[in-house]
Amino acid sequence: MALLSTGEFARASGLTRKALRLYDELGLLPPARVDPGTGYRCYEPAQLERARLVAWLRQLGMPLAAIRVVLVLPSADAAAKRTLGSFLISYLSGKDIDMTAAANEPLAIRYAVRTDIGLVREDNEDAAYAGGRLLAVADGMGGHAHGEVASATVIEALRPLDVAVPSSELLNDLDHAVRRAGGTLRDMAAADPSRSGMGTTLTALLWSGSQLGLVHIGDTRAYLVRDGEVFQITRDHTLVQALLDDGKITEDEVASHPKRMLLLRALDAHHDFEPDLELREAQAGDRYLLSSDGLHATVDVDAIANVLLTVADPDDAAAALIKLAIDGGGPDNVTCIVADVVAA
Ligand SMILES: [Mn+2]
Repeated sequence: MALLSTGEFARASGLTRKALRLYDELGLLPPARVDPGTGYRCYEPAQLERARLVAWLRQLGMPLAAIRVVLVLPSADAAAKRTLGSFLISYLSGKDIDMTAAANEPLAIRYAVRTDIGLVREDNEDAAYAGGRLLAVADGMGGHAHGEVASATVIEALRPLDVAVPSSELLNDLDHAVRRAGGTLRDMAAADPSRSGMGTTLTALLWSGSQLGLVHIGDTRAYLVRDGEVFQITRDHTLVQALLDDGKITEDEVASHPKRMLLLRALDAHHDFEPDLELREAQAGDRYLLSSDGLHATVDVDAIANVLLTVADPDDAAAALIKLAIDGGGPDNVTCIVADVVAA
């Protein structure tokens, strides 16, 4: 059968030429032939199946490094299968929702919130809100006093949502609140140029029955504990996460990366960044953790998981997590909300 040019293959697979070049570099999808004279790449029609699978997994948000493990390594080992399995479970449990039956299941949350300035910083630029239907953590930036204003602004914009919101409106309401906060930050910066560098992250959950809206921008995080396993359900909008996703660095290189603090997305006065929005389904027995980077930048994920899995009371768990960050040197402000989902 005739080989396909890169353009033909890109159209047929739904992948861009740029993506095809990257996947070649990563060994995910090498072209069938590269013309030694012109450097033009050609693909076999039979490669379309794999290309479409890669495109599909990317649409689900699966990191390239994980796709590589699944597709490329010979006879994917148990750990690789587990990675794929837990990814698909968390994806499907988030998206494949019975909108009618599930929304009526009466659930409530038992929650606790703790924040600490840490041992190094002079201000606490984190802000948090925890109520019966709304949990939110924001980590402000922008220098003295300004980070505090930015994180408080986005929390204030969300606070009115802590009422009964129909499940069909969860994501709309979260999206609008975040846009309102962005508008407020822009107005503040226009009125006072010294505030133009301020910004904030945000990770928030809003409940309606057993439906859960998640909004996320930046490097604050949400974790889910379900059936004895801990899943991170947000992806950091950081340079190092993007490099990890593209297979350019390893997990071990994150902690020492010179630009590990660099955010690719945050809520600020200058950018119109889209937050991640996701509708999920909560179950009685679930536990959620929302936390600022003062936790995960200082405490390793196994220690965080150990507290979440072993400390039953939400307030004790939040206090234990804060203590781990302080014991780790407390280099940053740290905020934790621990919430247990119970049958109402
Ligand atoms: Mn921080």
